[in-house]
Amino acid sequence: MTEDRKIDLRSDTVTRPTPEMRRAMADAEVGDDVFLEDPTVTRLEEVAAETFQTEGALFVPTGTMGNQIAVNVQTEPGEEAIVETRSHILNYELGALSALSGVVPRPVAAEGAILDAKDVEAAIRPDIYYLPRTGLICLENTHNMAGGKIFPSEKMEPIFDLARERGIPVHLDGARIFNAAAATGESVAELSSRADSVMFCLSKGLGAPVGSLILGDANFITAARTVRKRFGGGMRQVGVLAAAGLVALTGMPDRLPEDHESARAIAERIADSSTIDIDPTTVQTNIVIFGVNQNGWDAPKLTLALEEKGVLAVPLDRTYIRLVTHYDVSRADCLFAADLILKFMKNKS
Ligand code: TLP
Repeated sequence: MTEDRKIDLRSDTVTRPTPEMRRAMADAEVGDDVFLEDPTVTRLEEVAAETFQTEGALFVPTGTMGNQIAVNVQTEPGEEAIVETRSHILNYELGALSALSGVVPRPVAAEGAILDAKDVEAAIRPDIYYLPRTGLICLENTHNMAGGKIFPSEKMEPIFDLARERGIPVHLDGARIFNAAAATGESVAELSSRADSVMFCLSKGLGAPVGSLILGDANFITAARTVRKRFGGGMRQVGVLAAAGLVALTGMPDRLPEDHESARAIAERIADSSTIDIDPTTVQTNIVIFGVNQNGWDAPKLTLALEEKGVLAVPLDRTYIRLVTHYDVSRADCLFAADLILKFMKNKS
């Protein structure tokens, strides 16, 4: 590490575009995408739809907008959306379900943050005219705040069965679904085939500077295009961004296992300390969440100490810190960060 370079483990969103992305951006053929005339956006949407084997895809500026368009299209104001207690859609999208769509979140707690069909079933409202309707079920794979945990297909299947039986659509927040695919060996199409709508991010582990896609059938995409415009997400010569997205989508998924190995390496190294709360076997993808409420340390204090030494992390609360690996940090950077954490935690703060 050079003096001025930080090892930035705050998120996989911090990656900068690769040289190949920058070249593709400079060379991108563009048009006005609101008039459906940007060939690079169209190509990105086609490749995304092919990859997920859906009828269509729509390029959106952010994962948050993608999730919220999916909510808006598939619900009516006054309905409830079942969400897991620690999900991104509930905790980090500024109440957008309610603010933008008039939808009331119905949080369901789950062991290890992976929803169980029985608990989802218990949260579905009976069909009685004076009760709100359950309009949507939202799932997240990988689960960010559960430390990048994979939602196993065998746990998801009974939820899809239940949702179909009750006629409730399912939205999959697959911001990091490529990480789940890389870790399980299943394809993103297999992991999402039964969802009514899917969102995934180009701007996280895949390394694009901007952008997400939402996927679904042709009717969903038509409605989503209208809602995207209403939410202010109709973009013009945005092929310059889609070009980077195409490089991300076609070139980056294969390298994600490296990030998973780095995350596991950090977890295994810091697990050596009795003052750090982590079980490395729970680290399945590129996120490491560990607890440090001992020896006079807490999460904000340790984060500050690390920052002074050039390592950036995110404190989630007083106890837990999140680290996310990505292509802009090497294995050596990750082990340097792990050793630094160990060094601090050995001594009293
Ligand atoms: N996650 C960000 C922060 O907002 C927490 C991060 O650094 O991890 N779904 C999931 C599961 C996400 O993790 C995120 C972003 C989003 C949706 C929203 O994507 P953006 O940031 O593009 O709006």
